[in-house]
Amino acid sequence: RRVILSGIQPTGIPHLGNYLGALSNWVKLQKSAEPEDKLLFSIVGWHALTLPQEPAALLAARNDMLAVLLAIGIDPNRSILFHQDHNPHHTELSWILSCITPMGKLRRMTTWKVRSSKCSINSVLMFLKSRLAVARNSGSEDEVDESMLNAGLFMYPVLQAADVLVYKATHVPVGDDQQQHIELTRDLADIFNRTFKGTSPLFPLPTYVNTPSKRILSLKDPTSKMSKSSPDVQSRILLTDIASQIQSKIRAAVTDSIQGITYDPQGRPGTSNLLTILAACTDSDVTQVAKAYESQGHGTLKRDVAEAVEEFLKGPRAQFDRIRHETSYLDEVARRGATRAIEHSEVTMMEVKTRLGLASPV
Ligand code: AQP
Repeated sequence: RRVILSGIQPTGIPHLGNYLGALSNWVKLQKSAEPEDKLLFSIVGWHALTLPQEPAALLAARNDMLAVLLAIGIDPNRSILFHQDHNPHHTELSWILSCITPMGKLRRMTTWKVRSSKCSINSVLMFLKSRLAVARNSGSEDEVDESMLNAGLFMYPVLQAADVLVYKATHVPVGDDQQQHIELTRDLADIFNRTFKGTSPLFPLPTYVNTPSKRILSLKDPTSKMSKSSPDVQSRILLTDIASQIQSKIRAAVTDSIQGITYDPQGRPGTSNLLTILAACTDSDVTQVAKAYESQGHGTLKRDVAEAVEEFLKGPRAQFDRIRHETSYLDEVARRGATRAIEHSEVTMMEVKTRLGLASPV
């Protein structure tokens, strides 16, 4: 029996990267799962707090994300759909795991490096500037840079490991930017199993499940991934974008001045990104799509990409517009999801505490 778990942060309406790189795979897995497979999909509010959030916006984003997941086809009767922050077992296990996590492993996480620089830009730029001036004088920029970032950002992958392990998940479908976190989760499960031996290992080592379309890149800077937090709204297509917005964003996408169309992610990242998007939205193979456009120009490619994206998004967009206002239905889904999630994690936490020597009656 598989236990499939994944999560998304309530940090805004998902973009095409989230959808193609992760969410569409959740729906496919839900369709192809065996009846005995368990599926859990979580909106990870605690992870969102690792970057500054405006409380009212966060509240709205949590609600919108739930509506999005229902709109794209997550079925709350088949899957356990819940808010991470409704289940305190995640943070409880996260603390326990942090006590067996080597700091060096966390420092090596690429997301830490990327997010920490993003965090500096977004939230502490002014502060950073003044501190960097001090640092430059003292000659230790790196040290001061890190000392100003919040510890939650550093601990992000440990909380993610807890999300997975608290349900003893065996399969984790996430975008390829998250693969390293799943490797860390396996390491932590293994460290726990070896340190706190029982009759059998407590945690299964989860497998990372990749999507065929992998990483979608920014439309404005195709050397970096499409991202919710990029300040340039033209760099991403949101699930709620209407046809004219999709067209103008694709038309303005950065490509190159080479004649003809070829799929060459290293040499032609912008053009290749458009081919990846087109292939993913039409469920085709990217090399075949590239072949079909070999002798075409960027104008034709962009027109067709925009059409394919609109066709791909219009169904979920219409569903979202309907569901997001059904407040009592959304509350009911969240409540039921939380109850079902806690039922599962409770069992794991009892086992964890017993192994740790923390299970005495209160
Ligand atoms: N560009 C992408 N291509 C493919 N997959 C992606 N994912 C994110 N960006 C891309 C995958 O989407 C899932 C949910 O991600 P998240 O909410 O944890 O956000 P994130 O990974 O931090 O990326 P975002 O949504 O763009 O936010 P920021 O602004 O923080 O970069 C994950 O499975 C992720 O792999």
